[in-house]
Order: sequence, then C-alpha cells, then structure tokens
Amino acid sequence: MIKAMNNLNELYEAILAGKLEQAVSVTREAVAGGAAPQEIINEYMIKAMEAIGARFESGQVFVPNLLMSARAMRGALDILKPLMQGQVNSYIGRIVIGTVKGDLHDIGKNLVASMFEGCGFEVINLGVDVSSDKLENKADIICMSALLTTTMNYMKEVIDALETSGLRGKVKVMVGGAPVSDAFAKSIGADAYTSNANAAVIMAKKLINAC
Ligand code: B1M
Repeated sequence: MIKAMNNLNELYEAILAGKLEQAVSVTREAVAGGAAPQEIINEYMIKAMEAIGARFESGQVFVPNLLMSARAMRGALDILKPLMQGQVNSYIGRIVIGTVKGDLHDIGKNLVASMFEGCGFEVINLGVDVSSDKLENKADIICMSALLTTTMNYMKEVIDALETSGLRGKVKVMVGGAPVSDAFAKSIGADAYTSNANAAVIMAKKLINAC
C-alpha cells in the first residue's frame, strides 16, 4: 500500500506536468496495488488540477499547460470509471447533465457524471457548450455545470425556459461548478447546489427520495 501511495504522488506530478502516459500507467499500478478510486480522485487528481489552476492564475503556466493537464486527468479517470461503475448495479433514476452554453470545461462535470453512473443512475451526458433546448430532456434531474463566472448565468436561462415550457414542476434542477454557490443556486431557482461529486450523488438521491 505504501508503494501505491508513493506512486500516487507521481500521479499528482504527472497531471500537473500534463504527462498523459505517465498518469495512466501510475493509475493502473495504484489500482493494482489496492488504492481506492475515490481516494485517487479526491486526494491526487483533483488536487493536481487545483494546483495547475493556481499556477495559471499567477501567470506561471498558460492555456496549453491546462489542456495537457486536463488530458492527463481524463486518461487517468478513464482507468477508474469502470471500477466505479462496478460498485452498484441498481437503477435509481435518469439524469441529464451538461456544461452550459459557452463553457468548454468538462473535467468536473464528467467526474460528477461518472459518480452518478457508478451509483446506479442512468446518465445522459450531453457534453459541453450545451444550450437550453438540449437540456430540456425527459429526466428526473437536470444537472448543469459551469466553470466561468460569465457562463454560470446561463443556468438561469435554462430554468426560465423550463418554466416557460411547463416542465419546471416535473423535473429537479441541480447546479455546480467552481464559481457556483448555494446562494447563487437559490437566486436562480435551482433545487440544489453541491460543491463536489460525492455530495452531488447524495443530493441527487435525496431529491428523488432514493435514500
Ligand atoms: Co479554464 N478557467 N479557461 N480551462 N480552467 C478556470 C475555470 C479558471 C478559474 C482559471 C483561473 O483563472 N484560475 C478561469 C475562470 C475564471 C472565471 O471565470 N472567474 C478559467 C478561464 C479564464 C479559462 C479561459 C477563458 C482561458 C482563456 O482562454 N484565456 C478558457 C475558457 C474556455 C471556455 O470554456 N469557453 C479556459 C479554457 C480551459 C481549458 C480548455 C484549457 C481547460 C479545460 C479542459 C477541459 O475541461 N476539458 C481549462 C482548465 C483545465 C481550467 C482549470 C485549471 C481546472 C478546471 C478543472 O478541471 N478542475 C480551472 C482552474 C480551477 O478550477 N482551479 C480553470 C478540476 C475539476 C475536477 O474541478 O471542474 O471545479 P471542477 O469540478 C468539481 C466541482 O466544481 C464540482 O464537482 C467537481 C469534482 O468534485 N462540480 C459539480 C462541477 N460541476 C458540478 C455539477 C454539479 C455538482 C458539482 O451538479 C450538477
């Protein structure tokens, strides 16, 4: 196990440096050594993305570095996804999820989507830059993610469109993403906000009375 943890520090460094192959091989080794997917994600992968974000903010790295880190994180996440899906096999409900119009950030949203799948939800992942008409889908919960202070305002447009089309009462709406807050969620009339993927699953189950 100690060997697996040492390797995981290497995973943190690999994502930070945007090294895809290394991130993938270290993740494989860590899984084989018994490390838990959730711990790998929370303690190493997300922390590495936070660190690259801080470096970007302070001008130490640039957009290509972000892209490379994102690619390395996705590669590592792809190894873990099937393991999370193996944890539960009962159907709980249907979720439609997307990153809102104008926004191309999908790492956190995909993480949330994978957790939902792993916990028994049917998930329709619409990708990034998703407009209101696509989100108005037959679902128990519509989930929106935004990473930009400019695009988070589009969440309200989606909720307004649901009202206009008479769907608002038939579906729950969850929002999340780094700039989003509980107060913002309330101000736009969303049913729930959570700050991370684990909490999103717990909240989704609560919203549809599945726990
Ligand atoms: Co961009 N970017 N980016 N970026 N990027 C941020 C968000 C930024 C904070 C960086 C910074 O300046 N420090 C900043 C936003 C500033 C602001 O709005 N105030 C920023 C900027 C400015 C930009 C561009 C404008 C840069 C440019 O072009 N000059 C541009 C915009 C493009 C666009 O979208 N139109 C841009 C582009 C990019 C890349 C494409 C290069 C790349 C994205 C690649 C990809 O996603 N495929 C990128 C990246 C990687 C980042 C940072 C570094 C990392 C984001 C990330 O993946 N985090 C980010 C800085 C940061 O966040 N520290 C930054 C890891 C991920 C696991 O966390 O997504 O927060 P997160 O998800 C969490 C929670 O938020 C939550 O759960 C997740 C896991 O626990 N969550 C939900 C997310 N969605 C949820 C939904 C839920 C519930 C929980 O329910 C529905």
